[in-house]
Amino acid sequence: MRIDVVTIFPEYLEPLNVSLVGKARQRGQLDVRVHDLRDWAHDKHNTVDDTPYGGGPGMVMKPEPWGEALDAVLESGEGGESDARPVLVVPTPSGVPFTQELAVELSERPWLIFTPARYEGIDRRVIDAYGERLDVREVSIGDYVLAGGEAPVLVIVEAVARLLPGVLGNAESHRDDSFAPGAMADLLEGPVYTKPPVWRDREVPEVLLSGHHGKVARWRRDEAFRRTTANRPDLIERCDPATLDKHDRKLLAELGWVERADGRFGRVAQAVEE
Ligand code: 6GU
Repeated sequence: MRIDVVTIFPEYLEPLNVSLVGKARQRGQLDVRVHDLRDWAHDKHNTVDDTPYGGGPGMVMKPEPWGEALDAVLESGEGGESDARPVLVVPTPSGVPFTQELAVELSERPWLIFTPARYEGIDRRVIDAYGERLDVREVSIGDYVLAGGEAPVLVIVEAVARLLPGVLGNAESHRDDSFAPGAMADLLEGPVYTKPPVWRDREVPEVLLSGHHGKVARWRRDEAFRRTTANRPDLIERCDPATLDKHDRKLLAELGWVERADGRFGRVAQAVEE
């Protein structure tokens, strides 16, 4: 996979040299190219922003440097292996939520181009213009506001890179991921333990030492339900009751969740204290 990032802070992308993504690059599984947007600014001060039309606070990134930068990046890919239609990934708090599903979709594309912005964002005409030639995905990594799109690029690239064939050591490592499609879909992963069996008087749950695979799987599923009800009740509300067996339903009832008339699960109304 090829990844291009155009940014005014190339040094912010240094972590892409480290760990999983860095190793994937060294092995040639990932071709990451970081470009300085200011290389395509032409005035004395390398200006890339200007005041917003219509007034208001902050600055807007000018279209011309982005246009020249994206043309240069696109031209550099012509005739190459990644000549398939690239995806333009535009990090913005106004985008669609970044999910594991989107990470999987992006991991199946040969070429991603990221345009992390600072200030109030990029002149809309840039996204509209390249939207005619590229698949554009405006993506948010969560409901909070960051100062720029560079940290989201690190997040998205890491989530995508670990899905590429051969990047994770163990081929099975993503199977049990929280949010991975499959039997444990939409449940958070429970706690994990390693040696020693006793640490500061705390014992590893006995079932994990039992060697009984069925009991271990059930225990892990129970723990996943405990964690999901506590941390992400929205996931329980969305879950398909057809995926739950009798044991799951009994545990959910103990945790205060019951199947409602509409077939979804909801929390039992809490008694009001006197
Ligand atoms: Cl992608 N960008 C910025 N600036 N803030 C964010 C975000 C992106 N996602 C969540 N907050």
